[in-house]
Parts: sequence; C-alpha cells; structure tokens
Amino acid sequence: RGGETRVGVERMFGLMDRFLKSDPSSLQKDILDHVEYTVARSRFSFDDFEAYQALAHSVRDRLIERWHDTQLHFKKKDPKRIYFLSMEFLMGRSLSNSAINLGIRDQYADALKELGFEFEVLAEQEGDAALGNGGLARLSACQMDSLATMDYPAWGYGLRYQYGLFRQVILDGYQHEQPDYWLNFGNPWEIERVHVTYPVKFYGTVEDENFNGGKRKVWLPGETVEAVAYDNPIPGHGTRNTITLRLWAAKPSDQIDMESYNTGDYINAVVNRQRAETISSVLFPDDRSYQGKELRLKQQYFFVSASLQDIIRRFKDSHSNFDDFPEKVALQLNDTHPSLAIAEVMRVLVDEEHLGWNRAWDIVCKIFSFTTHTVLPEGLEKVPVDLLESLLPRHLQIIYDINFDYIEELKKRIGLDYDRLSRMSIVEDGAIKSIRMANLAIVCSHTVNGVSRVHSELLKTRVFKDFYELWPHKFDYKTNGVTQRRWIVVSNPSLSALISKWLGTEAWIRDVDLLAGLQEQAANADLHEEWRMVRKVNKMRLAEYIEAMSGVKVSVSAMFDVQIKRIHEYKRQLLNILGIVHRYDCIKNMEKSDRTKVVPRVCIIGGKAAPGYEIARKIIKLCNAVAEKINNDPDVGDLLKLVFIPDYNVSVAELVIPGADLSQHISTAGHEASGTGSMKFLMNGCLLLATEDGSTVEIIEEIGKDNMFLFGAKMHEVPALREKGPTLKVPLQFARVVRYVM
Ligand code: GPW
Repeated sequence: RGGETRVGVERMFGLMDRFLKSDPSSLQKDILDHVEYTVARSRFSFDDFEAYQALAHSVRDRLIERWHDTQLHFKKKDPKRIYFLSMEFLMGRSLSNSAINLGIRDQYADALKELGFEFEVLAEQEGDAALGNGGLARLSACQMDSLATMDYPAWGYGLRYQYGLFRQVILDGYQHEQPDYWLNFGNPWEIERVHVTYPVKFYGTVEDENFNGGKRKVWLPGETVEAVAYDNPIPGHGTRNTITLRLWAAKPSDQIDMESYNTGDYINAVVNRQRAETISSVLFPDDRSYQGKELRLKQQYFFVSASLQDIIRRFKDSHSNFDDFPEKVALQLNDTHPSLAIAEVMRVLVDEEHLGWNRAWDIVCKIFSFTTHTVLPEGLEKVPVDLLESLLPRHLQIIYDINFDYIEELKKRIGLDYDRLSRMSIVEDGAIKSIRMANLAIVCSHTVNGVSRVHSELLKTRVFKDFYELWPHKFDYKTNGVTQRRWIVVSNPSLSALISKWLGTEAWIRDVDLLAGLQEQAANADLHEEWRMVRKVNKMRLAEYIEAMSGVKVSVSAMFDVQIKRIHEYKRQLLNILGIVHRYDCIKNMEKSDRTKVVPRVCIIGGKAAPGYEIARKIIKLCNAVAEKINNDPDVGDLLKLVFIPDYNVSVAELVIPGADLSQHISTAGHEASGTGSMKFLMNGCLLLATEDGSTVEIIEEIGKDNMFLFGAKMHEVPALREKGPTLKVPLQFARVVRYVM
C-alpha cells in the first residue's frame, strides 16, 4: 500500500515490466543476473551447483508472481479453504517439477544450452527435501501437487525440520544413519516469513479465574517458543494457481529467560534460548511406532498451535465473529499426528474467544476430517496422560471434558455396556493411563476416511467397528493416488513425450483418466517398439547408477525386478530375499543346458529401516550378504544379480521406477492400508507382482488379473495360516544363511 501512494500502481507495473518474460534471452539474462547478484559469483565463471542455484532462483521468481496473484485472488473471493495438517511431507526435489508445472522447462533447457549447461545435470545438483518417512509423507506431497493443479484454495501446514530423514549408508552390509542437514547449502524453494510468527506455549498450570460472576479456566504457561513461517510455493500444472506449503521453524521467544539476563548469567541465557530450536530440529525416523516421547508431542503441538493461530488470524481478517467459521475452514488431519488440533480449537474458542463450550463444540464437529493410514491397532497413537498433563495441562482438561460429554451421550445410545464404553473411551485406563488419539479424532471429526476400499472395510468391521456402528455416516474412503506429473512427466520425460504423441494431446497431464485412450493403440507394434526403446534408455541410466553406487555391473537385457519401500516385516522383503536364494539354488542345481531357459534377472531392493527396528536392520544385512554371495559367483553370471540400493528416497525412486520391468508389492494380505508405490510403477508400464492387499484390490479391477502376477494368501486365509504355523520345510542351507545373519 505504501508503494501505491508513493509511486502509483501503474508506474510499479511499468518498472516491473508486468510479468517476468520467458523467452530464451530473458531467461538467460535472468539466470546470469542471479549468478551475479544472488549467488554472488562472477557471471564469467560459475560451476554446475552455482548454475543450479541461479536457475532455481529464476524459477522461484516466476513462482512468486503466481503465488502473489493466487493469494490476492483468494483473499478477494474468500472461499472455504482446505487446511491439510501433516507432520510429514516428502517433497523430494523441486526444480524440474516447478519448471514443468510453470510450463517453461523446455525454454529453460534451451536457454541453458546456449550458456553451456544441461538442464538435467543442473537438476541433479538439488538435494531432496525429505521431511517425512514413507508412503504417508509422499502422499502428502502428491496431494499438494493435485490440489494446486485442480485450483483448490488449499494450504499445507507442517514442520520445517532442520534435519530430514537420516541418510542411509551401508557399511559391511549394515545400515548406518547419518544426519541429513539438507539446509546446509541453502534452500531456494522456501521464503522465510520473518514477520509471520506466533508464540507457542507449553507447560505451566491451569488456574480458576472469576469471570462474569462465574469461574473460568486460565492456562498460565511456563515456556514460550516462537514459530516462524517458511513458505514453499506449490505450483499447479496448466493453471496459475500456486498454493502454499507453510512449514514452521522453532525460534527462541524474546520472553525466554529474561531472568537470567537480569541476573548476569548471560551465557546460560543464550544456551537456554537454543533449546527452543530443538523442537523443529529433527524428524522422527520411526515409521508408525509411537514411543511416548516428549519431544514428539512438543513437535505435534508446536505445529498445530502455530497453524491454528495462522488460520484463525486469516479468518478474522474478514469476519467479525465465528458464525461462518465452518463454512470457511476445513481441517484435514493427516493421521492422528495433528489431532491435538481438536483440543486446541476448543481451547482457543472457549478460553481466548470466550465462546460457550457448546457453541465451540458445535464448530469443532463441523470442521475436522480425519484420514487414517493404518490397519494395525498397535499402530495407533496413545499419549500418556502424565506427559500431556505436564506439557499441555489445559488440553488434557479439555480432552477429559470432551470425553465426559461423549461418554454420557454414548450411555444414552448404547446403554451401560461397560466393555464397549471402555473400548470406545478417548481415555484408556491401563497400566499407563493414556489418550487414544484415534478415538479423539473419530469422535470430533465429521468424516473418517480410509485410504483404499479394503482398508475402509477393515476400519468398519474391525479397527473402528464400535464407532462405525454408532456413526456409519462418518465413514468413507478415498483410495490413494499419485500425481502423474511427478511420476511420469518429471521422472520419465521420454515416456511422457511418447504418451502425448500417441494420444495426440497433453491433456492427460492434468487428467489422468485420459491415459485410458492408449488402449485403442494397445496392439500397435510401433507403439510397443517406441515404448521398449524408452524402457531401454531408462534401464541404461539405472544400470549406470547401480554400478556407481554398488560396483555391480548389470546387464540391461536382464529383467529388472524391483522392491523399493520402507523395510518392514509386513512388507516382506524377507520373503523376496528367500525367493532370490531359492532362485540361486535352482540355477546352481540346474543342468547347464537348462540354464538357457532362465530369464536373466537383476533383483533390486531398496529402503530404510527405522533405526530402532532390529529385525528390519537385519533384513538389510541379509540382503547385502546374499548379494555378496550371488554377485561374486561366476557360475551364475548375468542369470542372477542382487543389488541393495542405498539411501532410497524420492529422487532414487524417480530413477529406479522408469527402469523397472517387474515390481513387488507383497505385503501379507490385510496389512497394507493402501500402498502407492504400485501405482507409480504401473503408470510407467511396469508389471506388478502383488498380493491382494490394500489398493491392489482396486488395481486388479482396473487392469484385470491377467495383466499382473497375483499371488499369496487372501486376507481371510491369513488367520488360519498363522494358527497352523510354518508348514514349508526350509532347506538347511537357507536356514543357515538366515540364522547367520539374523
Ligand atoms: F502408521 N503409512 C506410512 F498409518 O507411510 F500412520 N507411515 C505411517 O506411519 C502410517 C502409514 C501409519 C502408509 C501406509 O502404510 C500405506 O499403506 C499407505 O499407502 C500410505 O501410508 C498412504 O496412505
């Protein structure tokens, strides 16, 4: 506004040339300007990394233009906004994705060529943003891309961890973890909002205070930490809509420890201030195991509190009371991790905005939706009451009050069935009294959604059966998806070009259903040939990577058989490895003449184990031990190879998936809530070897049983098999190998 009155909007537009231009010479000038003024290198001498930085800044400038327009547009329109709260986002790299979504990747590539640089080479300079663990976190990232592309007024909220998911290094076959200090070399994709900060409070006591002739609760917190916003613009494809992923970093609050300053203990005061920053310093690397750690709970409340202050501030900018809040705000809880938001909204509305309890409760019941990503009851978060009481005493009271009203209501509905009442209670009275976060989320949300059809059936019939019987209308599911923009256009540009050529349009990049149009050409030999060539080039690229990472030379004419995902017993990498040992054994025992019938195979396994998950760590060691044996047996040669790809992450997936012939999704039926890896392989034309689990059930319906390799026990057969115990006789050598390593 200051600018408007000083020089006038027209003049400002004039000075800015309206929008940044994207013709080759404007782009070149732009990149060189960033080399000189942003990266502070000479425009006559800079290396690939510096060129990447300058390029990234040039793309960022264009993102910012659209991002400002998007904010302005939605501020005027004031639509209902979707707020997606998630502890984890696995964004991977941003350069290619942003340039492609902005529609100027090829222009940049041409511009760079004349300057003597290759776009792809510069893109590889970027490190991954790995602010998450596995499928759940990558789903959040894919969702952001789709929300932007589909023009939703959406916001993602999460944490800006200083250290993302650990880097996996393999030494003597074992996993070692190294910190991922991804911000070391700067992050051009974020914009620090030094003025968007909120105080977040912890600890302290709750006191009664006189108010309007009655009493009310007042929380007197003991510690305040400042949350600073870092905005990551997320561009849609084929639209100017550019939404925000707002991540919070913890900074010491100015209010912290004034006492020490005043008493002259300057050094300790500064040291104490640094403690605040630990809240957002590191991502917990455990996939689905909750250990009741205080830091974790602090992280959860920290990002929830800052996000809600931000959301409520935005609402209040254009509303004078909370009547329209449910019409303007939808809060999506990505699993139970952000479910403290429920108690926090109640606290803010009742304690700070002074709404009556019932009015606040009415609002809460309309704004929350809960997505759950697991099938296993032991995967559900439980927060020890002691921990909550010390960290967030007022929230504990609120949760108790919610539970009290709810149980009273429940008694009226179902009678005094105490077993059921205690199962359904938000509070668990056990050896360690705790809060069942999933129960809290279900009670307070208007929709509870699963991530695939079978998952949803399991929720209704087992995990949350009691709740389904009470509130069938709340239960729904949205089968997971992945974005074809990242998983075809960015990661497999030659396949992308092929598809556009044969469909005669690029519209499939926004509307994935259009891929079905390729069916008309299903028998076209030319298409097959072109696709084979694309695959071959991708396999060559992958083979080079394998050799560089593991020293193993693999033949691109072999079948590439891939299993990449977090290491888990239920995902059964162990079964895959035993299968490989068996295949090795068969080849060894085969007549030489029969060996010509064997299809040469390169087995590729990749994935991280949670640092505290011993069995998963040993599966990695076993894989490397088996690989060592097989790969060094000249008798087997190219007929069988096994490679463990270290440090699996989004960028590695982008490299591996386009080069895979067969991929494995072999979880024990009834365990994988959905699974999304299969979809990425499938859209790259890779065959699936899969059990009937999670989203595979729906994939079978889409592509037909004949177009995949289905195997293994069905979900309903699993309990009896478990009961029966092992029936297969394990050959002695197998048993020895496994025992040796495990
Ligand atoms: F346990 N998922 C994940 F349910 O990656 F919370 N991390 C997790 O902590 C959990 C689930 C949790 C995955 C599911 O295992 C996978 O089946 C699903 O496709 C994915 O979340 C996205 O919904």
